[in-house]
Amino acid sequence: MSGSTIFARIVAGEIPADIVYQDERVTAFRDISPQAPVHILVIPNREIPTLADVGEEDEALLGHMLVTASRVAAEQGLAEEGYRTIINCRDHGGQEVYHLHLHLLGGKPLGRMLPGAGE
Ligand code: DGP
Repeated sequence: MSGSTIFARIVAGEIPADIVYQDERVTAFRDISPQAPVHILVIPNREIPTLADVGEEDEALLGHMLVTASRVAAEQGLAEEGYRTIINCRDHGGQEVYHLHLHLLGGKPLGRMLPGAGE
């Protein structure tokens, strides 16, 4: 087994996923439990557990994740009407899989960022 998380195994091709983009640094694949018509995860191929674990040495990789999300969003037809990106971090952020990932969500109006916030 190549990694400690399910996402590392997806990167390694050990378990199936609907991969929409992959290069030597990042992989983008459809979320198994979509929360919107388009729900794609963009992850670094290298295992970084959470956003709280990144450092200056990761700046280029994090930028590449965002540029990849933007390109994939355009390919999925989301750019004109827009979309949302989310990175959940650790317990209070609701992170379930401890391999850094950016959620790309779109395909319908997504409403308020945090339901109930500000009410
Ligand atoms: P988070 O709560 O931010 O850690 O989101 C984890 C997401 O990962 C969640 O939306 C479901 C998705 N997920 C979990 N296991 C798998 C899997 O085996 N395959 C795919 N494609 N997605 C998964």
